[in-house]
Amino acid sequence: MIKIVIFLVASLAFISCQQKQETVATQDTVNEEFPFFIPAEKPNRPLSAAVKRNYDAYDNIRPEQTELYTQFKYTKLKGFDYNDGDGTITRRDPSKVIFENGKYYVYYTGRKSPVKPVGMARAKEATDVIPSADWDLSDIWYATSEDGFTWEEQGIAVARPPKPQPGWRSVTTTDILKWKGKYYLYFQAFMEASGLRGDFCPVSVAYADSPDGPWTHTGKIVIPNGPEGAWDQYSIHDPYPLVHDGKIYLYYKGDFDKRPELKPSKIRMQGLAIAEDPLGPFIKHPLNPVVNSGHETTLFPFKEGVAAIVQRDGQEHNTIQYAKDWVNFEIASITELLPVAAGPFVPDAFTDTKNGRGITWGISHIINADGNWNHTMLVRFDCDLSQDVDDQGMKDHHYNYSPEFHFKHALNQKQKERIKKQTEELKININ
Ligand code: AAL
Repeated sequence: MIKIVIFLVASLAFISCQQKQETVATQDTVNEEFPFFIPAEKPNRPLSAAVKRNYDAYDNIRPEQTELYTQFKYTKLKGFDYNDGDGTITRRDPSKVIFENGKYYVYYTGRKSPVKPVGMARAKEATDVIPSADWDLSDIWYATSEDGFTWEEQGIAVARPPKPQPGWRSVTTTDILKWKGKYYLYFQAFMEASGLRGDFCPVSVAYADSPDGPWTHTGKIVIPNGPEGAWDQYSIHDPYPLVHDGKIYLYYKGDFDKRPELKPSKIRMQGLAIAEDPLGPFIKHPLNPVVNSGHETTLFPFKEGVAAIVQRDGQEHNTIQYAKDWVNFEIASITELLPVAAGPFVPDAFTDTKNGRGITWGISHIINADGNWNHTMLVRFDCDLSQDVDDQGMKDHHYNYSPEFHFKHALNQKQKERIKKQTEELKININ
């Protein structure tokens, strides 16, 4: 009996001492500094919200080791002439790049007009030869390349159709789908000069048996504007098809909510419409909008999900995002100098892949290329958003912007006057 009592007392003493040690350890941990060598795994200790986010919100705590982090490098393209930037030629909003017949193809908005655009604000002055916006009175052009750097413009792929077909005013901002051996070009189909009411248009589609055409207009609106009061009731922009789950996942932008008191709106969002056939019907996702920022949609299959380059507008601009389910996007990384209206080379865009490899280059555009808002130019971007490449030269951070670049973003007169007034008020209060 005595032995049992002694054993029980000893056990209780051991457990109590053990608990104290753990408590002491916890106390010590709380008082311990965060370690010099950053733990690769989330440490079992009190953490600030920010450090918790480092472990919970991102694939890796280090950008340079994050597959969906990259910087972007740019190269001027050879083969495109812009009439010395006088505004009579513009090329913009390129499609994804495809590789067929031993060369690269890219499709884009091309405008060649006798005069430069008058601007959306003066859309009433536009005629059937005077463009309102940079993308007004445009056709879908295309070019080919052996190396992705020097391009040969081949001409118009999809021309404006006759009235009253969708796109008779302008066909723009196209993207390509390859499906069961045929090619489809989705595009914004303007039926009024952009700027008259807004940048309003639905999306139509043309098809061909070859990437060189000839292209046949369907004359159909395949992504219609939403119902009155809906977020996408006026503008269906930037159609961007990918193949997933045996269907066509077409992402697009809806320009909306530009109330005068909110001008100029700094937010754009992206939606998703899904179809089993390239000519529709496309069913818009009930959770639309699915991306809360961005301007032109740029996406690519990555692992089992889809990644998005989200640039220019909205709270989450300058991010690369990821949706494992192709619908619910989370921020994967934050970066800078993102390609605008990017059309990446996505080898597995149409293969219904279950393990998307990612991208390393594509074509994007630079608006206001001449500084007087006359035209937009196509450029090449390179990056490392690929499972098959580890280019640490693309995983750097903090571009060095020159003093001239900084001083180009100068105070305006109103800001100078506010600052002057603040200083004067300080002097008055002191005296
Ligand atoms: C682009 C795209 C769409 C808009 C206009 C031309 O950046 O968002 O195509 O309509 O601007």
